[in-house]
Amino acid sequence: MDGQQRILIRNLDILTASEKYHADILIEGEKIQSIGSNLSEDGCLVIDGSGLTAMPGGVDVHTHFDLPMFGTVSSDDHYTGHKAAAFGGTTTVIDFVPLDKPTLEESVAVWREKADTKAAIDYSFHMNISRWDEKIAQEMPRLVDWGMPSIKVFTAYNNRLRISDGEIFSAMRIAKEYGILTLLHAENGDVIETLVAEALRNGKTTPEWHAHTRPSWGAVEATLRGIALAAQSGAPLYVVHMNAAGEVDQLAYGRERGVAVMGETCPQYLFFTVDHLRRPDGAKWICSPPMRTAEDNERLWEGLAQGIVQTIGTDHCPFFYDGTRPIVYEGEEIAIPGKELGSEDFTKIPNGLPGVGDRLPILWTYGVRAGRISENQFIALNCTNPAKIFGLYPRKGALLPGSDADIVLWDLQKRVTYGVAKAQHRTDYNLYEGWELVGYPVKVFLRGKLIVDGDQWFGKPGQGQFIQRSIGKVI
Ligand code: DUC
Ligand code: ZN
Ligand code: ZN
Repeated sequence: MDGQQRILIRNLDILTASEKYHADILIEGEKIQSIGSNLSEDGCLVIDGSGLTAMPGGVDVHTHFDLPMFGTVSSDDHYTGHKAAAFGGTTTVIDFVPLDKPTLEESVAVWREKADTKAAIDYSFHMNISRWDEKIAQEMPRLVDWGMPSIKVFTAYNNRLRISDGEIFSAMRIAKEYGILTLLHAENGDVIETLVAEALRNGKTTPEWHAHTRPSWGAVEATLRGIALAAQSGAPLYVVHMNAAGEVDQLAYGRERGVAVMGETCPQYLFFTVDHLRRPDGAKWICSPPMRTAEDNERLWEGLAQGIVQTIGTDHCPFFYDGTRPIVYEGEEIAIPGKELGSEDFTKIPNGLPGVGDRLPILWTYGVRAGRISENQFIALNCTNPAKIFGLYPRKGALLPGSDADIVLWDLQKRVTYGVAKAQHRTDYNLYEGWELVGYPVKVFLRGKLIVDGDQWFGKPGQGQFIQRSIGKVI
């Protein structure tokens, strides 16, 4: 199907962050031209959308493709990860650029080089600020010109990714001046270092110790620290991968006092607990921050439903469970070292898990259908809010005339038994193995081009565009 033609999709239910209504959508080239009733079919390719629900393409603002770590690399690259995202109804992703080169510019160039020829959906980057000096401070405003006005800072990973609180404060003052959004990884690096050393000394090497050595109090106090830095610098803050009930409480505390703070959680923190790390295959659930408790799951759901937490990202960063055994991907065998690297020592298990393709189908059945969030909240949390916060709206995250025609048609009656065979990630396991789903994306358009049709893939590497983002909104 040619992206330049006019496509009329008739008889749709249209779901947005605020409405649900019945209409036709006319796509012209890459954009939505109009939405209405009885639109003219003149010169159009007509698709009958009866029985289908149109939603905006998902926006996942937290992915890590092709990321070297733990002596290996995350197993989805900017093509395979984008393809998996598309099958799950996501059409825009934002990845993180490691500060591995002397300058931000050179670091971004490395990431563009990795992504540009592979990208199969639209994408952008955040910049990790894991080193702080005068040169970085001077270069930071250029992120705005490059269309990626967001940085990530860490209060964990001492001597690696962490910068000091004073340095975070300095970065946030610059962020305020230029409209850059600061993303915070909130854990207590000092406590983690102490507990990890102690656990290893005592021979505690199994996966559950990953969670025990990263206590949720550290996440809670580091979240409050971030909120305090936001209040004192006047810069907005976005807390990534929120995982603990107390973080939701702290975010509510800051927001009630008018501090410009927002938060993201991820599906894994809604559905799983430290008990999963105690399973024989517990390494599959190792990511940082770790899984917590059922009470934490519950408070995070409340945070989403009550509007305290604004978005759901995935922190997609997959590794093979057994990277010595190849899988077949697009007809070829591939094996990438993974979780088996830490079979004797939890500190050597690559931190991260798959999720970019799972997010929307899993949350539809186990979030919306389970009555935890409404249909409109589902769109707000997964599409519209992330687009607004990260300067992509209304081009992305919306079904409006003039928006990119990133449209996902869902069959809300479709039943699917989910798992690794259905998810398109380039890895050998899935956290939602055997989960029964009702409702699934069946057609996905990226800027007017049909890239997923049922089980068929029409996307290709390089078709995804780097999207220049504007300054986002605090919501
Ligand atoms: N933080 C992330 O956001 N992703 C992977 C690992 C981490 O610590
Ligand atoms: Zn993080
Ligand atoms: Zn991450």
